[in-house]
Amino acid sequence: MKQVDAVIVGAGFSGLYLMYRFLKANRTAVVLEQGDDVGGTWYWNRYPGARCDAESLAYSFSFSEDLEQEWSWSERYAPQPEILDYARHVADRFGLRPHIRFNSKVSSAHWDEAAGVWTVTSDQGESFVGRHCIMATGCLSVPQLPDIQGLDDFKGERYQASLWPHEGVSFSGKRVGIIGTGSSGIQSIPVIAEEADHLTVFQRTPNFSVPAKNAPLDQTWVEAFKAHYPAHRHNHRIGNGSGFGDLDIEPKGAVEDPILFSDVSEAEAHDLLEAAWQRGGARFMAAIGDTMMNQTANDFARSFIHKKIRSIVKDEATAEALCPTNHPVGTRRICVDIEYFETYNLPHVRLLDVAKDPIQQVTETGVQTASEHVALDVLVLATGFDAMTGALLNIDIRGRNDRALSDEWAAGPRSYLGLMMADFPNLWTITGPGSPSVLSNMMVSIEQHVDWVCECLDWLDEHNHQRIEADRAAQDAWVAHVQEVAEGTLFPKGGSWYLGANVPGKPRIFMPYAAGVGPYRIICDEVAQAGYRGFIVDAAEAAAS
Ligand code: FAD
Ligand code: N01
Repeated sequence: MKQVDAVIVGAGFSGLYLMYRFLKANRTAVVLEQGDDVGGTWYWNRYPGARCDAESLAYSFSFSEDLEQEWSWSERYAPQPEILDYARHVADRFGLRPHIRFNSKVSSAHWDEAAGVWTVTSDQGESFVGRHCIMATGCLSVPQLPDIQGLDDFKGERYQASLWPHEGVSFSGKRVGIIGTGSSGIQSIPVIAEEADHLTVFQRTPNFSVPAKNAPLDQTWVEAFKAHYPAHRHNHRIGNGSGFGDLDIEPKGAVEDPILFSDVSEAEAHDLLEAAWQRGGARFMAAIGDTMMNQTANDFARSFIHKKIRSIVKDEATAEALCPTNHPVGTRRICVDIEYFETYNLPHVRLLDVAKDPIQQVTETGVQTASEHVALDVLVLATGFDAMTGALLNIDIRGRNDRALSDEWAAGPRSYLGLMMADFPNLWTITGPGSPSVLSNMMVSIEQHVDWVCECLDWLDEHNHQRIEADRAAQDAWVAHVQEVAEGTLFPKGGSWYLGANVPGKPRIFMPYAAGVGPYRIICDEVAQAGYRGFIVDAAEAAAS
């Protein structure tokens, strides 16, 4: 069995960029991917209306100036097929495909302490040996099916947003039902409604959503924006927030102090939110800088969105049912929509509030709630993911002394910087729990993690070190810090998948790091500059000598 420097699991954007960096550094690697093409999220999630909610020009790689200049995005928020094309282009342009093994689902990864290598095995029994194992398995890559009785009894067509058929689906002339009103549901509902004969939305929890204001990109504007790309990218990386893009052609010179709710009158706060609403996009949350910390500021934003929903949706009862009241704005990922609320004004679209009239079971012909049977030809499930830990725990990962990651994480994920775990030498997680990951523009976070890991590998080689892992005390301190930061925000009040709340039995731990991509980057850089503080190198050799 040929040994490589790293076995990389996953060929989404994380795996692609890792392979690029490995080739550039003349390191050997193999990427194992369960799907039959690259793209990860954008390979699997082909549901109607799927697109990014970070602006295309920001939701893209920055590592190659040629790539960012030559690639042309067509819309403010790129649609899924275009993002998938982009991933394919990256794989081809940089010669990554020969290093990727498709249709190769990893079932186990075991550390061999004596040899200092990982043996990574696919479900077809093929094994690969690497000095390092890098999990680029994605935060939102394991679909979560709802626990609804009779789901498999349905005799009509059943589809899941995150496993959408490649050949597409026709809704024409059909009675369609959809369960789930998170981002996937909110993106797909207006598009399905355009085609379906009748659409019933089974909503258990309404979500906050802001208009995308999507539009084709003006290519003159794009050229002007691209002329300033390095400064824009710099701003995405150093900001206190999520690393989302800014639409101004001229990049801001320095990070501006955010406007706090206490800095402005209510009328001014309203104007700031209105301007952000009109501008469109998730940066609505940044219009007032303490919306995620200050309950009063959050209540103000909540009431602002409620008024918007009531002004758009004509039927009063439907409008009320669409107004979220059980969580602060942003504590579940804010959705970015195209005509979502407007869709409920269409005569053939109906909102069924299953919090009030619960789903009892799926039958052969539809959905039975407490009070009625809804006959359906098609049932769409947009019920989310076993996020952040699901893909890692699906693999039998064993570190030193055969220690299972599933045991280590039984009470919730524990990781140092979201990058490494104690007693799992040379095992890396890209955008792992404990890093900003899903609270950020993921392209910014992916590039930062991959760059950091690759620079660490250079450092290990320069210093002739073979192994590295998290120090348990540093890991414990980091886990406590991640929780402390989360407690200083309103996030824990969301009852969201950020906390594992959508998966029965999953420990309730706030998983991402909420301090922002800029502060996180500074910490990671300081750790590296201090000789990888909080990491242990060559632990086994030290113990033996
Ligand atoms: P993924 O793209 O999830 O890729 C992981 C890959 O690992 C997958 O191909 C998977 O098949 C593979 N894999 C997993 N387990 C195994 C295994 N055991 N064996 C082999 N292969 C395995 N983020 C944003 O910042 N902005 C957005 O607008 C945005 N939109 C999104 C829209 C949707 C519908 C979803 C679901 C997520 C979105 N995200 C967005 C988050 C998105 O997941 C990231 O932006 C990014 O694509 C993640 O890339 P990745 O390579 O880390 O993970
Ligand atoms: O999943 P979700 P998602 N009966 O977990 C409902 C990213 N993303 O795929 O809240 C009835 O948000 C559930 O109801 P409730 C983004 O990070 C981005 O939509 O549990 N309903 C909820 O409404 C996002 O946050 C984009 O009461 C049931 C829905 O299913 C993340 O992926 C697009 C149910 C699940 O919502 C996940 O989004 C898509 C049941 N038994 C995804 N079980 C962009 O826009 C579950 N639900 C870029």
